[in-house]
Amino acid sequence: MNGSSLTKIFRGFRLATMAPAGTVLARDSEGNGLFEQPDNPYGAIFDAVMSVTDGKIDWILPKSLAEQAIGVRNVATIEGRGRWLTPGLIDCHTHLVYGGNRAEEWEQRVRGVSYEEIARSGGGILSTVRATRESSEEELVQGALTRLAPLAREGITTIEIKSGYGLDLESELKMLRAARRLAAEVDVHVETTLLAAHAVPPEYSGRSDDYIDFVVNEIVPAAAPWCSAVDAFCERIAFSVPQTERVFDAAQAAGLPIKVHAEQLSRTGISIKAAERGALSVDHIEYLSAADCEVLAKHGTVATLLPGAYYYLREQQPPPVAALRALHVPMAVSTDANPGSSPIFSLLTAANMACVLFGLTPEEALNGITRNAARALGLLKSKGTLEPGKQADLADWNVNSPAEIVYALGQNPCVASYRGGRQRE
Ligand code: DI6
Ligand code: FE
Repeated sequence: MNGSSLTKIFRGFRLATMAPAGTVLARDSEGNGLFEQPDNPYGAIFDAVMSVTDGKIDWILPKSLAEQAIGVRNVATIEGRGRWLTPGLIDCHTHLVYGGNRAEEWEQRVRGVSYEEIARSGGGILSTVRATRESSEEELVQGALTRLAPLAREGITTIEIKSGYGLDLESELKMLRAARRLAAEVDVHVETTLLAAHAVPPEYSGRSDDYIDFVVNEIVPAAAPWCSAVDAFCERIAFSVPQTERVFDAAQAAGLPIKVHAEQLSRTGISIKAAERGALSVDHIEYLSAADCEVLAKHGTVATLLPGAYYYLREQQPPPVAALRALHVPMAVSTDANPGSSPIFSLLTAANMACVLFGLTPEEALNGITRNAARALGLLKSKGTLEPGKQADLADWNVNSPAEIVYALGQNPCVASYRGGRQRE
């Protein structure tokens, strides 16, 4: 350690590392494993000591083994007093940047008009496209900040934000730039995803193939420096499987990973094509078949569950959680925060819904908003669990058990959060 390094010690916490059993949490000076993650639910370590230097985790040890390691140095200490510390939460699928809102459309839906009817009559996504095109980049940033602030207070340290309400080159870029600006405003890590293939814009009405030509030839190459993945909405009210595959081709030619809104309202079969191409995740997947689950398992594709959209659209078919679980498909959980099908700006609420509506265990739900969410963004090497070498992105909870983090609605037990070991405002 050199003189300019800054070390902090977290002690007196109960850690939910979310790391798999057997993960090496500390090494001796020769590099031999000194302490491994025990096979505890949530990767629990009771009365742990964690050392963080220059924003990254150095080691995690039980107190009995740690005293020697820290006794000699005069370092800053954060006392947990028995509170639980988890990885910072990760919301891996959001549409947080948009203009306007769709409360009036929601009012219609409550009265019985369906999401698909509204979409087909030019409302739905297209009404948000109109409002987003009319908004300045600054207005988009300010609007998104009001939604990001409550997420950050829940301990979210990383968020994915999609474009997809611009649907022309300049407006898509405006959304991506606005999303990236949020990172400076709120002290959160932002991953941006291009979702130009979200809906057919009005100027291409009836010419969806021509729009896909434009996405593939113009938008993907121009947006590549502004995004870290490419998504598409493959559905009977959006784009077909062959059209979606053209978007995948363009993304992969630009060196970008892919993900997809898949099997939400019907089974299209896009999930298995995406998995075979190494997609990071397939999202929604209410209509995924048992055979599809096996393809996800084979390729290690993350299944991202979005119970907020299921709730708001009053869907009847839940995703095949039992099959996904049996096949060890990693399940992520996210808000899908958007103005239409999921105006939910609380990841704890989404995690609770994943338990109550989809039957995830609280441990699976917490995994879904930490480790598996990191994996859905291709960030598992640096985020999502507490282990040596990873960023010290942390959430500090005033709870007696990890289940309590997702147990109640309308309560926020997060008392502090850290990015790279530094406490956020
Ligand atoms: N599926 C969704 O859940 C969002 N987009 C999508 O393809 C909904 C977007 C919206 O209704 O505005
Ligand atoms: Fe979505």
